[in-house]
Amino acid sequence: MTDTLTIAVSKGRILKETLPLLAATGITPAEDPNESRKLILPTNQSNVRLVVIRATDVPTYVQFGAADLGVVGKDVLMEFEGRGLYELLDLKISRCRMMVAEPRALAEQDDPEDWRHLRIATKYVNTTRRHFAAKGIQTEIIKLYGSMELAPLVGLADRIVDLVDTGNTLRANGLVEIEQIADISSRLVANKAAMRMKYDAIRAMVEQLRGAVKGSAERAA
Ligand code: PRT
Ligand code: MG
Repeated sequence: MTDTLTIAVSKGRILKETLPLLAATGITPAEDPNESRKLILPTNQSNVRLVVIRATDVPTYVQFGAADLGVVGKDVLMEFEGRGLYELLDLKISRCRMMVAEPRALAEQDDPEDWRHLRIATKYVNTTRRHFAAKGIQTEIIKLYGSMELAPLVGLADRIVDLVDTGNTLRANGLVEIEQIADISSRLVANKAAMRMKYDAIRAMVEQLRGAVKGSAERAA
């Protein structure tokens, strides 16, 4: 008898990039996740199902054991201060970087070596505080839920911490990257208790996904 595995994934870019990895391991949703309004998606394998939720909720579902496994951005994991999660595998999808950014005019005369106190708008409050505290820099952090790029333009903050991929969003708003906080990609995480109870099923899934990640890296090279 094979253990049932529930995998939490967020809609949007992570689901889009996770599906090909799952497909490479032989798992496909029973209906098209982009069409379906179902939040629980059965797959062609009777012991595997997906739950499709908000990105920031994935660690919580896994922490409480509502999902055995989750696919979640490293940005969300760093910000999540709960316990009970194992990070099992870097899936190398939905890659970007977490950056400190500021208006071009400020950057022209700014030196991060001189930073003592910063006023920063971000949705990554914990990560930002930790990053600067480790360097002895004080921060006044203004929590936002989106459109961080707007904050320096209207005087809400001098700088922002946000994710950057192509840099188009920053450029369009006259902002430039001044310091990197982290490289970001999505990770496979597991609930610690599930890891003990369903060890064989999870181990097998991790090894198959590891192969799928390697295969897709080789195709990209
Ligand atoms: O959008 P929603 O409110 O539903 O939730 P979400 O924003 O948490 O989900 P989603 O799907 O937008 O992002 C999920 C995950 O994708 C994040 O947690 C990251 O791990 C990863 N990811 C990868 C990104 C980006 N790249 C990215 N570029 N998440 C967001 N962005 C945003 C960024 O915040 C900025 O606004 O895209 C903009 C910058 O992109 P460029 O290309 O203009 O630089
Ligand atoms: Mg988004």
